[in-house]
Amino acid sequence: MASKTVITFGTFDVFHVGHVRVLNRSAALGDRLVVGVSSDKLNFSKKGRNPVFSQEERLEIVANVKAVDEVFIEESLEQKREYVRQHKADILVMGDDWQGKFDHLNDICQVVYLPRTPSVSTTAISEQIVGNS
Ligand code: C2G
Repeated sequence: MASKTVITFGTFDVFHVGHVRVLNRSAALGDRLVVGVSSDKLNFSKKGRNPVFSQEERLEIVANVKAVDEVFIEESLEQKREYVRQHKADILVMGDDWQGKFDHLNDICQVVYLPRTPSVSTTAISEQIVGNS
């Protein structure tokens, strides 16, 4: 059987257990995991604020997760089709907060949405740190 490449995307800011779980679950769907880490600019355009950690730091953290084979910077949400092609991905994995949003890529890869880990988020962690200070 041919080896399968999985691709997933995310900001992965203030890296936490929800992030490591989604990467492990993504990797388990294939043989090789490629991760697109959102650029600072893309993050600013989506959320109106800069991430806590810079794109270079987030890229370095994700690249050092055991399940991850390759990383690159995701510059734009609209380039998903090109990224899937470039990396010869067989499966695109997204968190279920994106449910249905990438179904149109079904013609070039399998699209899988995974449930998020409950009760953990970068925003909640930041608020807790601010509240404790
Ligand atoms: N995640 C999770 N459980 C959480 C938090 C996050 O499973 N409690 C998953 C998300 O579903 C996503 C990945 O971790 O698959 C990264 O999450 P974010 O950094 O929040 O990603 P986001 O900002 O939505 O960026 O092209 C799409 C974007 O790059 C996605």
